[in-house]
Amino acid sequence: MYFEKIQTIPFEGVTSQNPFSFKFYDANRIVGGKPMAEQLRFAMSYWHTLCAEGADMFGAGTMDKSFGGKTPLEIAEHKVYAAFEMMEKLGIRYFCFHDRDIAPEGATLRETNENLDHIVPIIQKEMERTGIRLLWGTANCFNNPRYMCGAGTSPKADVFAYAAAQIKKALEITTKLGGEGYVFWGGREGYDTLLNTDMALEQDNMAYLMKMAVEYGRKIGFKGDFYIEPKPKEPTKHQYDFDVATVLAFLRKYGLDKDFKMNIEANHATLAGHTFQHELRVARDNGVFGSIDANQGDMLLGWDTDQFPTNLYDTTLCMLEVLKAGGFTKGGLNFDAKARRASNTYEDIFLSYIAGMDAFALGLLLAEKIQKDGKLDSFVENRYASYNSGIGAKIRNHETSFEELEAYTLANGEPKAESGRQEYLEALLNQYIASAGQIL
Ligand code: XUL
Ligand code: CO
Repeated sequence: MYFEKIQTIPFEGVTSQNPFSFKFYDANRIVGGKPMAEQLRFAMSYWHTLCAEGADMFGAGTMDKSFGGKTPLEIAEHKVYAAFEMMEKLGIRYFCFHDRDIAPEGATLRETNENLDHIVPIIQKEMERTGIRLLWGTANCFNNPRYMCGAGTSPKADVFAYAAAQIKKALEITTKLGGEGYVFWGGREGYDTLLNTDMALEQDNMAYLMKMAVEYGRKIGFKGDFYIEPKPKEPTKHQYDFDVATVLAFLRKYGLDKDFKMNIEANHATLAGHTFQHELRVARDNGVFGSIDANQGDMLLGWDTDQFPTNLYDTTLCMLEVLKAGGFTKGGLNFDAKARRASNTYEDIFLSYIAGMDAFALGLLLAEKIQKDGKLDSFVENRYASYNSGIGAKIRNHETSFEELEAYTLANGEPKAESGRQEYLEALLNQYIASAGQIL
């Protein structure tokens, strides 16, 4: 036991004064036809939770995550047991990892793969014991200095080959653990200056790497979804997977659009100058909504702070998009989030997950209410009602011409400007949020 002081977190409801209880997340409560747990599909991020020790650019770590282990491999073993104890106590049924989160990198690729082969069966046993499942796996192709100029987009062919070999193994372990997804996040797949960059070749190579990954994955029996996780910058100045729209153009150019869906991270959306809801909407409208990295940034900081999500407006609008997309299939809500550097105890990690899970549970309840109520939907429907008949229907059905539209306009005169009623709608959203008490 690593967290003796903490018991299984119970659902106690909104009036509970116990910080170590859920106020809104009631796993078995039916919402939108499914238990909350199935609607939300919460996942624990291995890297933030078991690995990150609170270091930042200006200071060392503030937490020890060796869990009593001495050697790197021993520490990796302890992390597995600590991870499953934490997930069990929080009632989290999925997790996500990078290859390098779960086992240390050795002196050679062979040694690194042996380390993975040592740890994966331990994880497998814990998965069997608890029923906890792997939401997605990925390869960390950004941390090691060999990847300083990119992995799939490296100017060096040997680095590309190394990345391919690493991804091959990551796909194998993800498949072995029954992963429901595999993520590409291109941490260094971009550039810092165009003065030294052949952008066209880099993107061609990246697409080829992804194509080989899909082919190999299917060959070895990987049945999950492949995702790309857009992010506009950080660590590179410009990342190729800038946002959902950019990734879509990339996928379509290379004929990969049937193979990939999006893993959308809230803090990446805001870094790209979009709202979280915008990115979700673009994905939904284009049939590529897949999974979510649940977190939030700080309005005053211009980087990826990966904070636990507590903003109710964001979680509500997010869950509204998820419900409208028909819910998750193989994706889920992965907390790609970490407790603040000064929140340096294990208790803080539990409290952070409770805060995030509760914020999404309430967001789900509110989203269901908004959807059932239908006021927002009917507002939008009415706003576009002119496309349902007459000349509007002809436009909607692509059955008109410039000549006809000119004749129509000459006869019709100046169109009437109609209000978008933004402030009314924002107030309506406030009204929904304030009415949360009625649905708890
Ligand atoms: C980095 C980030 C990654 C991906 C997985 O910003 O979000 O942790 O989620 O590589
Ligand atoms: Co992420």
